Amino acid sequence: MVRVMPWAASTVYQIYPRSFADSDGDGVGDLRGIIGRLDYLHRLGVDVVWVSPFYVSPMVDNGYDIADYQSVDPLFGTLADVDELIAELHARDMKLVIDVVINHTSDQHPWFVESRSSTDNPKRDWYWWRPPRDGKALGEPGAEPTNWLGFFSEPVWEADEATGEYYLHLFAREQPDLNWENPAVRDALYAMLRWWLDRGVDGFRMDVINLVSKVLPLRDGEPIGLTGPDGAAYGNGFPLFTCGPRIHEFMAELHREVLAPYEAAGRDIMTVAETPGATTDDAVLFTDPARAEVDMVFQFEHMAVGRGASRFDPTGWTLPQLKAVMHRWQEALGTTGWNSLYWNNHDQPRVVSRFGSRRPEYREASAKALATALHLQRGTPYVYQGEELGMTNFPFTTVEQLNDVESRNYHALMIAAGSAQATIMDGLAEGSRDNARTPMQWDATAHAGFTTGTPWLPVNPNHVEVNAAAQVDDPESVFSWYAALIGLRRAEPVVARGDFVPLAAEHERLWGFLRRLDRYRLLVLVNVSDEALDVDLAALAAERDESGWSPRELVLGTHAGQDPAPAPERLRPWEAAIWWL
Ligand code: ISL
Repeated sequence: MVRVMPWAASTVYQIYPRSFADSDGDGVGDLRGIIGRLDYLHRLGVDVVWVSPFYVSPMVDNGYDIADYQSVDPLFGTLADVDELIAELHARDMKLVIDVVINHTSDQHPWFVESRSSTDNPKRDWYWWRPPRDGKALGEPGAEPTNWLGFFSEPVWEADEATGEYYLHLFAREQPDLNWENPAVRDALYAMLRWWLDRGVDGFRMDVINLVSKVLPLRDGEPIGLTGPDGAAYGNGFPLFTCGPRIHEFMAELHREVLAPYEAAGRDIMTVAETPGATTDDAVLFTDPARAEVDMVFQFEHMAVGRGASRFDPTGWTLPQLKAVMHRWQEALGTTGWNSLYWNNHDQPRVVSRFGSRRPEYREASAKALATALHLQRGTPYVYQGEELGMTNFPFTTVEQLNDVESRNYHALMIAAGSAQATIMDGLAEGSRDNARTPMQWDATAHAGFTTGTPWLPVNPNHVEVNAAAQVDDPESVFSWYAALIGLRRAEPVVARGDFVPLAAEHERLWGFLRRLDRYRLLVLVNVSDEALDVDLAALAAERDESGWSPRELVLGTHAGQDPAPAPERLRPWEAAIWWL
């Protein structure tokens, strides 16, 4: 019997614990800070909370380098705090999804400490170890087993003098990749996942899970025109380590070995696969319920819009480009499988700074407009902490202000490649993950009410006007608009399960589409521009071979109650409106 995925009417809120709320004044967010803010989340209307890693970690990648999977880093609290968080969420009929990073561990994880201790250690094959290539000496240029450039602008092989071999790390050298070809590794990870399910968590966001199957034997990628510090030419490993040959076998095994018994016992467990580089075809295979792998994927094609060689290479974007990507994903997952809908997470700059208005007077309106275009699509929406307030990027001006390992490594790579400091900094200011990681802006007091101490990353100076306290009771605020969108999804099956029909796909400023379910039809119109927009309703109707539309009722409108009353034929700058047809 094919499981019906129960998350169509849900909205997920992502918390980056380091930056959400600090309860003990050490300048870093923690679990008790989250517990203290659950009524705020309940008021927003989200029903699932995804918390980024809070486990014991050296924090090289802010917790995505895990040294003990079944723990809580003292920075964030205790296991008892997790138990209380689960209980407090469940008391509000909300669920907890935890973030499991099982493609790699920290180099401080006991498994890796054992594995690196000797070439014949029983855990040697729990990671990817290889001798220098072609009989070269360890550390000699070109001795690395493959030429791949990693996610963090470094070679992916680290020389280990003690045993004379290299180990693989697609991310930082402190994040060695686990060898999923070894069934003992998979069994140990599955036991850990079951331990968390027994503790009461309601699901897993699985970090870069599509990287766990590599193409064997490991081999070089095509040259990418960059050279490493030793002069060796870098290659593109992506085709060789994303969605590899055994990935669906592993996902089906994980579902069978971990999730199925709990689902059979009546537990609804959400599984979200983060899949950088996955295509729509991959996504259908991951999320087709008949295949019993995962519920939904986090894909990145729309995040690549307006980017050249990397997230730090802004190239400008057009609305047709953005719509084309998102519409293709709506089409691909329109009948089989399921999509995550997101603008932001802890790795992406703030959407209102990226796709919203450059004019301050339209910041809030553009935040609401972009939220409407996303939340009315088919899939499960994700709200990243502060997105519901219209929080913006931070005005970074120097690399010293940046914390993120990805950003700092990119700076070093581009300086070595001879790029101008100003150009590099412009790219970092636009694309750095730190834009998403500045503290949550709760109010206009010092440090935005995030901490009574010194925040680990500076608070955005605009917190004096962009903050939760100024919005939660304002019916016109970005917060209230997000709450209305979340409530609409829960109330209307056409939003949760209707189909998606794009309109005016090539229009430079209008984002329009239908949602249909049985006899119910919603018309969604969003003006993605700083100027008023005339809408040719007859032309939109003609696209659907209909003679004309007379929208009969405004369901939600960002300018409802204004004079003149909202009309589908004319949209104010950044106006979004949802009409019953
Ligand atoms: O967002 C990205 C894709 O464009 C990448 O920057 C991101 O690093 C990649 O998707 C993997 O992200 C995940 O794994 C990393 C960790 O640094 C990220 O925070 C996490 O989301 C390694 O664990």
